Amino acid sequence: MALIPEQYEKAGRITREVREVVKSGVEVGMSYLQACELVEKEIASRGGKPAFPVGIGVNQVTAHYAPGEDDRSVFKESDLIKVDFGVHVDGYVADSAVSVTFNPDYDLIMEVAERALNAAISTVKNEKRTGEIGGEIHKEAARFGFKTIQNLTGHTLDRYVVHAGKSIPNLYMPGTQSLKKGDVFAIEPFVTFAKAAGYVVDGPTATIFSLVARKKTGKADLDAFVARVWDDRKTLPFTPRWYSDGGGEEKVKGIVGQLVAKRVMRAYPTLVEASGYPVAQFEHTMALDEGGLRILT
Ligand SMILES: [Co+2]
Repeated sequence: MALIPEQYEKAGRITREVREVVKSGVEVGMSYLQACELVEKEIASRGGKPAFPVGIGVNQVTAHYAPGEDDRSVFKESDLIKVDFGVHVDGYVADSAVSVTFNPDYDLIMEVAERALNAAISTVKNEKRTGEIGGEIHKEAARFGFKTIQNLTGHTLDRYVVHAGKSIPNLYMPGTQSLKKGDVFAIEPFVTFAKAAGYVVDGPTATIFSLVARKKTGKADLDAFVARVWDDRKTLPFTPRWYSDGGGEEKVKGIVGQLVAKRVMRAYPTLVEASGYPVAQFEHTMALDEGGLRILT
């Protein structure tokens, strides 16, 4: 067996192509929902599946927001927009994010976030400690007068698992694990302004969920939904919009809420920069293969 399963190559190629569609397709006046549906359509047409719900993070909304079907929000000229999406092929996940803005005030922060990602990538090698990669990310952001989000990290990936064992922080951390040959992982600098708090807090809502385990509850409607999600997603995240069947999301949300209370499912609250400052993000997935580092996305 190859060190890196070949499905990662296809997931990565689809991700690269869809990212180009996102960069040219996101425009002022487009709704968050339209952006998600565009990404979902482009992934499906290339033979992939979404690894998790498309995240639309506008300004201080930093991660884990997937618009529901009743969300009428549209992109504004003043916004700093992050589109975070993933593609899986047979459960093998490629994860990527890109920022888009029409506001020249955010040109520099966008450039710095992308530079921080590239600075991190250039130092990755076998046995590199994840906390040292975080140090590179932070150093590059600080060089331009910005800070990084201290409680969001990149992560290793595994089959049907988006956040596997190792985290790749966005600042220096001592005593961390090392990346090893065979690891597939995403690096994702989140960069914000120097005056910001520099960390995220849970927002009031959750729009993204996943199965913890395939457990029976004894309630027919709940068990049927668990079986459906397991068949479709295994433990990969989902959003209720995908299961509304045209009948509105409220019923699905009710079932999901009960399953979260029973700890059969978990909720991922929307994450917001604590002081309300905008955040820029870029992300690539890569692998430490026999020949060294291979960028998949
Ligand atoms: Co990620």
